[in-house]
Amino acid sequence: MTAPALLPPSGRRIPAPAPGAASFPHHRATLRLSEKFILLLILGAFITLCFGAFFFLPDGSKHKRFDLGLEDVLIPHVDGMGRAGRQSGAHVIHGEGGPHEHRHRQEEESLRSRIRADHERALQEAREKLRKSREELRAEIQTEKNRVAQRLRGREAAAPPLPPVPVPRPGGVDDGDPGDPRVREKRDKIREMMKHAWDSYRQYGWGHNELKPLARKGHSTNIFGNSQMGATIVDALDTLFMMGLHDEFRDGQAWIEQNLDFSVNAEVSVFEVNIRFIGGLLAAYYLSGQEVFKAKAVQLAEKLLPAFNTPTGIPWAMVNLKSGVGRNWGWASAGSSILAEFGTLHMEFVHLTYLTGNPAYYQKVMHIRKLLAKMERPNGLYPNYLNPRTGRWGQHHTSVGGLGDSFYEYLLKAWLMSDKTDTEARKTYDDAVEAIERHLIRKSNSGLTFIGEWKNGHLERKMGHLTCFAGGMFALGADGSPGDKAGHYLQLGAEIAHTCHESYDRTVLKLGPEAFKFDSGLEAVAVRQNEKYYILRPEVIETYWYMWRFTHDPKYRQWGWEATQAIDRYCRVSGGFSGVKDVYSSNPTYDDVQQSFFLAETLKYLYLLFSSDDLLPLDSWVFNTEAHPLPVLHLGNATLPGSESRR
Ligand code: DMJ
Repeated sequence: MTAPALLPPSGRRIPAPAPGAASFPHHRATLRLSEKFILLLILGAFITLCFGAFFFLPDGSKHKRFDLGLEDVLIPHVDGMGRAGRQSGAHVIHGEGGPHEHRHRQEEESLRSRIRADHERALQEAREKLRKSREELRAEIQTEKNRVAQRLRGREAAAPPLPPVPVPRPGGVDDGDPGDPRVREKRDKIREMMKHAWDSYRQYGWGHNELKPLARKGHSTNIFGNSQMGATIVDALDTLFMMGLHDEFRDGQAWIEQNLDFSVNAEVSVFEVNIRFIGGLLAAYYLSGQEVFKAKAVQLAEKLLPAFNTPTGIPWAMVNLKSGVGRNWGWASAGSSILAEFGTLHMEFVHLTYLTGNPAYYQKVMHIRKLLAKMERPNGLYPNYLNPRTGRWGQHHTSVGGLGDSFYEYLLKAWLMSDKTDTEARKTYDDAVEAIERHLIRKSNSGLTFIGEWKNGHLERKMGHLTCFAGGMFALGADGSPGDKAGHYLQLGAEIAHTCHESYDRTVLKLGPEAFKFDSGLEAVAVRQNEKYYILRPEVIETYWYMWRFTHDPKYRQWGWEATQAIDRYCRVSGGFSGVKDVYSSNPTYDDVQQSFFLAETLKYLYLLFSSDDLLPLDSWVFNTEAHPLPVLHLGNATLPGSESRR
């Protein structure tokens, strides 16, 4: 039997020794045991020596690096252009004293002097900076910012232009002169108030989001992030344009061209940025035809798109414009998104798809609509909270005021803006309004119609200032309502307008509180101290204007004028307009904020109320929830990119 071949790890076979070859010659077998032991010891010592030499002798390469000294360690290096680099000691070591050694010394010396020069320069710069005043430093920072903005503009200019689309040029952007000199006088007064609000912001808050009219400086809230995005400028543009304040409009346009930049590390509210910025820019574009507004609206919209990257496609409430990371408000029920926020994107997003040919915007909002259509609704009502991860409702609270309001408004306006072809939106609106009437709308003991809030199966008999917009919405939706109920909805609009007027009339300042009750003998008055403030909100005046357009009942102009006078008397300060903390106090304190929506909405609706109806007629224009007018899209048989079928 032959011995089996050995198989080393390499797999190559080692031939087995031939039979007999493994044996030592016979005479060697005769060596004595002590000699064998000595030989074994010598062999062991030799192996140990070799082993030690292999593992313990110093590493030559390390030794050489040690010889190089400090400069050979990796040194972060800043070159003359301020670019960071790494300086490595890649020198080669040669024998001492030779030409190589000489070159090595030279290299080392030049490296040392470069480092010394860098240090000197850094020290010098630091010394100069310390010598500069704050103003000089600020100016330097501004110059640097301008340089970056210029570079960005260069990049934008290099971007391919947006595709040309037929831009609707509906009539009705005339100056709306009311004809009657007494009405014209009132309208002029409102224009003067706009100028005071704008000029004050121009002087004290330019570029900031809003103005603190008493402190006379810029103001911002977390809805705009921490960045100066000129919210007041963007929000006010179309009002300036309509009022014929063209120098001011051009000033705003120049600021936008030179400064409005969305590549900022700011976490903003998707809803607020959509209704104020995208809505404002689109309206400015349609009114003036200036391409810059369209381009900026599209740039901004792209930055909002990452907010839709949720498991359901229901967007986050907030998104970081730079990183695209989204999240929801900490206060929202069970991590939910808010109905009035994710449900108030449709108008602007449809226009974005129309103007760019990019179907993404349209698809995002239609996806939201489809998802909502599939969901069970408690009592036919839409809860204010929806979790974007699970697609489930949060708390069963329903409101036509804060957290719910403009969702209903946009259903109706989607239909109007589509030239009444989007019948799905109209049907959804009608169904929602029917449930609202059944569960939320009641009459008070003295006969005031109010819209309460639904909280887990109970009706809270409280109405918010925000809810007052619904009077105008019901009137706007009257025409086209099912079952010949147009008269009913116009009447409902009038009743809400009346109730909201009462909420103003029952205060000392003749300005409405933030919320008012219909409970325990109270009618249309605020109870809690923290509901008594007025922050220049537009909703009541918005409803007066719609009611005026549909009825021409002079009482709406009269009520609008009462509100104008009250604002001018109690909210006007030398540095602009401010909200007040208590409308029941004859000596109110100011909140020191001039909200951007005061210029976008409150003053615009007042101006429209005292203008003729051909200024922005309602069959050609639909106002977004921030009062930015967008034209009705008469698409005929054409479809929007991304829509599945002909409409
Ligand atoms: C505005 O920003 C919009 O009207 C929004 O829909 C709700 N409220 C404020 C003004 O009150």
